[in-house]
Formats: sequence, C-alpha cells, structure tokens
Amino acid sequence: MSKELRIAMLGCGFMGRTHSNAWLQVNHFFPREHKPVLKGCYGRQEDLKKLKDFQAKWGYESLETDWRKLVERDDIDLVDVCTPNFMHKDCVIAAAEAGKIVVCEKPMAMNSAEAQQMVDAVEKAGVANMVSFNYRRVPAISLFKQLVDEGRVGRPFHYRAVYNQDYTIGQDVPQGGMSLWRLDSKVAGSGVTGDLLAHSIDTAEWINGPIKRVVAHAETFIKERKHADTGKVEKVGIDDACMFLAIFENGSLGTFESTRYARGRKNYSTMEMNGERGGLYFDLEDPHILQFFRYADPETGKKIEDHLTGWQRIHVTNFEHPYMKNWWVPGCTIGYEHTFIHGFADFLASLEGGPAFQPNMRTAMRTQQVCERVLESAKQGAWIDI
Ligand code: SOE
Repeated sequence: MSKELRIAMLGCGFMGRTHSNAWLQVNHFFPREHKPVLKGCYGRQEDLKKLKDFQAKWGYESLETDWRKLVERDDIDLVDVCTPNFMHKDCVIAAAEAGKIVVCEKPMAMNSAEAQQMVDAVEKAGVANMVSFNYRRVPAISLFKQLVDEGRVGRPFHYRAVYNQDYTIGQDVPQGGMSLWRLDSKVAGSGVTGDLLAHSIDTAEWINGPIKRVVAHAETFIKERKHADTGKVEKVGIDDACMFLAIFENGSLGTFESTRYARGRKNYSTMEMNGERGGLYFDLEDPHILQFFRYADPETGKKIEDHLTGWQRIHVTNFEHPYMKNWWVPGCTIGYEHTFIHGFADFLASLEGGPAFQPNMRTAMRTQQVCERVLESAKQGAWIDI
C-alpha cells in the first residue's frame, strides 16, 4: 500500500538541501509505504531569489515566504524544520498544533526551556516526531554501537570524543547573515557546544548511557566581530571552543573536545572507547572504517592469542553491516548525505509499525540539557550534576 507524505520544508540552506535530497532518495533504496512529495518550501522574502532557486533545484511544487501559512496548509502532512535555531521552537510548536508530523534539525532548541515546550507540544498533539542527529546513522558508528551492545568491548573505562573544524579562524569572518548565523548567539543559541558537541553528546549517550557529571571550560578567542546584518562591530556571544570531562553512570570516564579553531580540520569528528575486552575507534574523515581491537572473546572471555592481536580496520561496506545491504555491493562506499537518508528510512519505518524512532524530541531534549549544563559548568568552573 502506498501513501503520499506531503512535505513542507522550512529553510533553504545547507540542511534544507541535505533533507530535500534525503526525502527524494529514501524510497529508491529503502522501500517504504510512505512516498514523500515535496509540496512546499519556505524562505524569507529577502532571500526570495535563493528560495526560488532552491524550489527549482529540488522540485518543490510551491513556495511561501510566510512559514506559518505553509505549516497550516491542508495539503501538508509533515513539517521539516531546517531553519536557523532561533526559529525551531515556534515552528515545531505551530506544526504540532496543526496536527502535522514534525522533523527538526539539531540542536532542537536555543535552550532546554524551549526544548521542554517543544516536547510538551508534540506529546500533547500526539504527533510523530524526530530530531535529526544524522551521525548515529553512519554505518560505522551504528556498528560501533552494535559491537558495544554485543559485549565485545566489555566493561568500559574510557570514552573520548573530538569534533573540530577551522572555518571561523580570522578576525575578518563576520557574525550573522546567510551562512554565518552559527556565529551569532541570538540566532544559534550557543557556539560549538550546541552545534558540534551536541552531535558528540547524542552519540556518546546512545552508546554509553547517561552522563552523570561534567566539568567544562569554554573559550571565545575573537571577542568582537562585524555583524553581517547591521554592519557594526558587535560583541561575540558564542563559545568558539569548549572542552569538558564527563563521568557516565556506567562508571566510564569521558573527555570531549570541540573547536572551530583547529587549522586544517574541516569536519573532524572522532570517538574512541576503551574497555576490558577491547577498543573501538572511529574518525568521520575516514567514514567507512571502524577500528576494532579485540583482546578477549566476548563469549568465552578467553584472551585472543598474542600473535593475532592488533587494531583491525573493518571496511564497513558488507551486506551484513548496518544499512549497507540497501546500497551497492561490498567495497563500494557511501557518504555524508546517506546518513540523512538512513534517518528518514528509519523514521518512515516507525510510522509503518516498525521500531520506535530515536532520537525523538524527548531524547533530544536530554542532549540539550547536557549542553546547557556544560556551558553552566564552564561559567562556574566547577563540576555539575546533570
Ligand atoms: C557546522 O559547520 C555544521 O554544518 C553543523 O551545523 C552540522 O551539524 C555538522 O554536521 C557539520 O557542520
């Protein structure tokens, strides 16, 4: 049985593109009953040229410069929120109140008070909802989690996550405007904590369970920047870099580091886990490889013979690996855009009686809370309980 799923896309930037591509592709590779139809897209009146270009490129049937109008239209089933962060709350709440299915890009909100209002709205309306933390669905990261769940790492001692970029180094980079709104705290909420560490925290808690306590330090290296909208030099309110120590409820110790000042690092996200029976390591700049060190057999607990131990590079492209049987043939790699397709494939499956989708808004609110506690700890310079 096939069913049209009429999509309203709010936002026509980077994430609007990744999501539009995923809606168009999902049924080519993951056949589902729901067939997405790109019904309408929203962008600001002042970005009309860009919006028209976006509409034509992705094949949206219509466009609106008033997002409320689009959200409330009768010919829309699902609202996909890919606007800058400060709009997420109002868009999600309006969509829920209009009875639409809701998808929202990360970070879900500017702060956890907003996140709570969004959770209340979707739960009160009883609408299906998801937050797009796409990296959970990199096949090698899904395999990382699978191997942990299978007991192959054993008792965990350490978890180490890094997420570094370099595009804001330089006094001349403005804050605000079309592509640099992530530098404006009034639009983004926070800097690397909400933008990058939110990804690391979502994956870390998915793999390890909850973080119990954190202590953090955050830095703003360039204190004033010209604002693209006003042309005036204004105080910078975001964190350029943030690092924190964490203690997980399972007793493992975590370290997290994130910056936009790591020259040469473009989208460098790594995670490593060290346990009693083995270790795992992943690097997003080498996304189809999962490194695995096997010290002991998970079933017998028996130590692997010493002359056979060493870090194994698993090329995560076999049919047996997460998501890969739906793509090409073993050895052929996939990339960044596919992680969004996997998200929608799982979300549509959940609408059709499959496993409940994660992370939904309630789970993503938890990530928002951890981010907030991290920034609070950085302000106080003290350990804080989550
Ligand atoms: C920031 O540069 C950014 O685009 C994030 O907002 C995304 O979430 C991340 O996946 C890539 O980097």
